[in-house]
Amino acid sequence: MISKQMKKSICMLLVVAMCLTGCGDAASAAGDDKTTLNDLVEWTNSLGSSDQGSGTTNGGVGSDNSGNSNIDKNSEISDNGNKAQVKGEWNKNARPAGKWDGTTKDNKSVGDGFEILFSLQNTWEGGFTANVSIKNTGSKKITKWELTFDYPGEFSDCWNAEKTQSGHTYTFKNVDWNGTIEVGQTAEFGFNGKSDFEGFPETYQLVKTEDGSGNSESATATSAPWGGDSSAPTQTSSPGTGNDPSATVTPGTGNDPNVTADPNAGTTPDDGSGDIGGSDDVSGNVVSGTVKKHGRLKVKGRYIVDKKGKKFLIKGPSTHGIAWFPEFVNKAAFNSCKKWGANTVRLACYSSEGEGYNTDSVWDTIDKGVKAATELGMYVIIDWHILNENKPMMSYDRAKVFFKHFAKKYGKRKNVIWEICNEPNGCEWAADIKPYAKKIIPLIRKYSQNIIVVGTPTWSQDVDVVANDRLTGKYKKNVCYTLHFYAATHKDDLRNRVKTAIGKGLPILCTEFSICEASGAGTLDTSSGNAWISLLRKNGIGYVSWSLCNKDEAASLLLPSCQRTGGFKKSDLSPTGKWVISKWK
Ligand code: IDC
Repeated sequence: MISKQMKKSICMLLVVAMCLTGCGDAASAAGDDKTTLNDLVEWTNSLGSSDQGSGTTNGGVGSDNSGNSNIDKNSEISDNGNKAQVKGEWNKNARPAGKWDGTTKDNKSVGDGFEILFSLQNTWEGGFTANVSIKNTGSKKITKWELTFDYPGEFSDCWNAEKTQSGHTYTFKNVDWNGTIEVGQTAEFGFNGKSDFEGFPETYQLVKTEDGSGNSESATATSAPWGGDSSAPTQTSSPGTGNDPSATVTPGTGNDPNVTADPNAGTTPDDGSGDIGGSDDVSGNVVSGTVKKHGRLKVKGRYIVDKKGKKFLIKGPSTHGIAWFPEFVNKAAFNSCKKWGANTVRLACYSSEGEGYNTDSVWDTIDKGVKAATELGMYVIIDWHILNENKPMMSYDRAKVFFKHFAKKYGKRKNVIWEICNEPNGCEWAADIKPYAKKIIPLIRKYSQNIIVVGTPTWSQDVDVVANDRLTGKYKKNVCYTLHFYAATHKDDLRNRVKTAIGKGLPILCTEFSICEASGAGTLDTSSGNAWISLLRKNGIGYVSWSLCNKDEAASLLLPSCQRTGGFKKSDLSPTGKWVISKWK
């Protein structure tokens, strides 16, 4: 007897092997097992299309009961990776890419000794930018590589690799500076697509030369069309509908040995009408806390100041998309950050329906986050995380519902800050963002006089542009502007533009940054990071870092291996996390 999971694994291998070597070899690949090829074929047939993400699924949305139509790649491929490894000719008739669901950004495929992460950086009508990273998960250094996959459309420019093409089979070969991939490290390249994105490649072939061997070896990684990312439940089902296991994880508040037991925590009536318990304290139970000391923050000139008018420096983590990592939105997680010096938490709620917006569990996660921050005496930024809906007006209807709901509920809290559009991009300040701000600000102001942070063009980088044309009159009060930077990508050029905006007196809050590249991946640049933090601190500009989760990407503050959802130890922190908390001191 073999288990269903094993059958599934073997079957997957068979599909790979059949694609690459023909049925005869596939049969012998399964030869070690008691199950016959016929059994497996029969069993595969019985799986039905929704189980295996055959490429005909409707974007994986809702069709997959597990909420993860990309199959459990770790168990299916890597556990059996040795068998999946093949040598020889690339099969040019490999399966085509599946249809894209329109929202999934990352597709991870796991092969023997390597992983491929295909990340969409940006999509627009008629094109896209993608980044592909190859991670060496083997035991030897790779010294040369060549990655081949099929894609139905055309690519235009390519960077950090040499591209060749035969029909719709594309091969990317390392360039001088990224041929070597140390164990555990990644090499990356990118390209633009000439038409709408059509879907993630299903199969990759990596030909690699390993250290000390003149020979090149070839290995394959396969993923279902939706892939997503096994390390991050990138949305494959609508969040919080009950189909999404990631949205139902119970936050581990009880797990945190460091949280001082608070007998009343969680039982204090929280009607959202003001501070919990109606007293001047942050809650009836918590007797310390930054919010108690500093009260409601305000924008004064170009600074954020506390209730006494003293400059106040916001510091802390942002969550990842709360639809994807709700388990890190809890008091124990925030408390760890507080202990390391954070005074603020940002809750990132992606605006598009497929990525985060809904009124059910994602909103509950916001409630949970606000409550946790409040009880800890921390400030909390409620972030309307537009990204792919690049022009803020694209999500205006949803933004209205969102802000009306939360401003009504939390508008009187001393600790809540509103961020109305994370990262406008591909649009103009005067034509697109400013008019949006002029609509949303009065809506929030009906219920809340707290700080509102307004996004700036080019993924919240063009503070210098806004400095020349800021909001005025009734829109201006308690408003500041967003700056985002990723230190390995954004350096002196952006720092100089920030200095220009500072020189013009623009109030700025950095609600997102990391020390990696703008993709959230890539190398860490701590010296650029240091230059950024010293510029910000010198000028009294607060900073919030992306992101409090254990996704396997450079920006994550926690290591992928971190199993805790709160009460973190320093050893749970990623290199980025360690660096970031050192700046919260
Ligand atoms: C990234 C996440 C990544 C996710 C991607 C798309 O780190 O896991 O797959 O979004 O949702 C931003 C954005 C922020 C990005 C981050 C890193 O505000 O949403 O998160 N980034 O790319 N701006 C610049 C970088």
